[in-house]
Amino acid sequence: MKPYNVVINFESGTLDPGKRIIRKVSDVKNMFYDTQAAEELIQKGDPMVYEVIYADVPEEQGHLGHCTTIIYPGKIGNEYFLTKGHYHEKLSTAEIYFCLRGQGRLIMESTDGDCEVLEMFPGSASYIPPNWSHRTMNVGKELLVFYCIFPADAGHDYATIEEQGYPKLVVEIDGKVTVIDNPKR
Ligand code: M6P
Ligand code: ZN
Repeated sequence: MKPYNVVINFESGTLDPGKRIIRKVSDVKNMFYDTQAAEELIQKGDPMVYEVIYADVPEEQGHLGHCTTIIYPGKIGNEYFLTKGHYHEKLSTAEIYFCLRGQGRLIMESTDGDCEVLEMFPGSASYIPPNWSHRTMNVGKELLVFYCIFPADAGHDYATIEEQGYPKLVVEIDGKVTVIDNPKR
C-alpha cells in the first residue's frame, strides 16, 4: 500500500475517509448499571451514544490502526454515556487516546485487577499499557472527541467487560463528576 492522509475535524470528530460504526443505547445497554433506565431510553427512541470512525488500514502486525471516537453528552440514570470497553485480544498491545474536544474520563483495569481513572481534556494523551482494558465516558455537556492509535492486529475482546463491568462507576452526584465503587462487583 502507499502512504496516505486522512483529515480529522477536531470539532465534529469526523475522520475522512473513514469507516463509521454507530452505537445506540440498545447496543450498549448491558454496560450501564441502571439497565431499566437504559430500557426506558430505548423505548423513547434509542438515541446514539457514540460513533467510531476508523481509517482503512490492514488489520495486520506492523500496521497501526487509528480512529476517532465521538461520545455524545448524556446519562443513563446518573451514569455518563460510555463506550462498551474492551481488552485487546492480543493482550500485549498498548494504545494511545489523544483528546481533541470535550471533557471525559478513561477507566482502565489491568489483568492483575488494578483500576485507574484518568481525566481526558483537549490536549491530554493517555497511554493505555499492555494488559489494561479501557472504557471512556463523556462527563461534559458537549461532544467528547478523541483520536486513538493502536497496533492494527490488537483486536477487541468485549466479553470480560460485558460480564463483569469495572470496579468503579463514573456518575453525576449533585452536579459533580464522581467516581464510586460499582455495587455489582
Ligand atoms: C477507541 C478505540 C477503538 C474502540 C473505540 C470504542 O476509539 O479503542 O478501538 O472501538 O474506542 O470503544 P469500544 O470498542 O470499547 O466500544
Ligand atoms: Zn483498545
